[in-house]
Amino acid sequence: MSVACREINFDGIIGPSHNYAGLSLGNLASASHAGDASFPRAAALQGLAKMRHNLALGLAQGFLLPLPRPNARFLAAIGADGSKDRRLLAAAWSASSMWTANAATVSPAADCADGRCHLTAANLVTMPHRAQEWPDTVRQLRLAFADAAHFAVHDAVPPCFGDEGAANHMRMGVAHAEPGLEIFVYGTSGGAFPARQHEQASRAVARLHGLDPARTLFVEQNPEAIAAGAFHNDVVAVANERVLFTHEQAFADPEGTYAAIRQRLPEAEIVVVPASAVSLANAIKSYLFNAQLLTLPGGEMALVIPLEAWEHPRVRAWLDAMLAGNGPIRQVLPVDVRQSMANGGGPACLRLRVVADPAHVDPRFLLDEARAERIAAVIAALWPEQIDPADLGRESLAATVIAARAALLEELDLARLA
Ligand code: SUG
Repeated sequence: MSVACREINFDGIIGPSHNYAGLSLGNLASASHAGDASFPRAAALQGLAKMRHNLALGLAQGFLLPLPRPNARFLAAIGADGSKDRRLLAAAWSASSMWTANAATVSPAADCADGRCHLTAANLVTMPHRAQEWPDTVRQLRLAFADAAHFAVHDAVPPCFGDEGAANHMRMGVAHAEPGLEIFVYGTSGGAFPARQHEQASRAVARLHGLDPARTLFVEQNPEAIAAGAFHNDVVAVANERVLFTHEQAFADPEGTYAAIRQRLPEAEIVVVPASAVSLANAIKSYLFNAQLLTLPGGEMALVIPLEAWEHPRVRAWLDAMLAGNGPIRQVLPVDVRQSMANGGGPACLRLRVVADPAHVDPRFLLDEARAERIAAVIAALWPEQIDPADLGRESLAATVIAARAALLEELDLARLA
């Protein structure tokens, strides 16, 4: 892998149809905000502010574009114009592609047999609003990572195996550019809630990427965590380089998981938050673990958390104690992504991590301040200020949403994704 390889976070730009339709069974925030008015302009500017925040830290930042919504192709394919079934209509309008942690699973070149970075789009079959994402996502990935000498982009694995992408995948190692340990977390059951990530999907992705079995782990998520609302592993655990930051109840067999990690990566530092300090319910409510654990240019690790976690008294007490101690996470940086959070999408959901040389990525997908300013101007001018669920289906709103996305693509010289 090239020495210029580094972690690039690709955040999803929050689309102009962002709304609260309560579509995700098992995602407590989505259910509790169903029917609320949404604020797409504010949402997209919050997301962009997070990207700029990370850019200002000296980190590499990219983005993915919103997908075409309302998705007329989806509605046509199911023989519905949506006028009668509000849930199907809402599915066709969902801006859910903003959560790019579910766009794909990514294995850096250093881990893959052919020395290229592999990306497999996630089929997201569990939810109708998400299952429509991948064909358009893969088109975008093939454009952003078109350099076939350095990247391989795979279609989603067959829909009989549910796959939710990087949200259920962690990578640890001594440094991003070195060969890493890839940890796939799958679910088997979640009580009343679906286990969205199937073990066979994870195994298929590992095979497609040509991962070394000696540096690949398949770990079961704790069914109790899914039942409590951790619909993806990234709601209860996050890893970066040698550090795993996890809730005590994230995995079905926590001690076995930690031992397997330590055996393969003796340098591993595992920071476990006990339930006695932060209950599973409070971890899920505050989204403490849906954080970006980042290595700053100076080498220190920082945790970018949602404001909701910072403002939660039990979580704050734990974080204060952690910072006062001598652990590997030296900074905590709260960000405001409340609009996305109300649909169950925190800082980690909004980004897809790719370890690569930025010079090999299509530059149109990379962020700098000038491009951020241009994106912000389009959002400020054209994203709807507010959407009430009753507005979904209105032709005038559809026209606004379509025109807003088209203007952004035009501004970024990406009109071919129209
Ligand atoms: O799939 N919410 C998304 C949130 C995805 C979060 N991603 C990660 N954890 N990486 C989901 O449940 C809600 C849409 C609605 O209800 O309108 C939604 O799809």
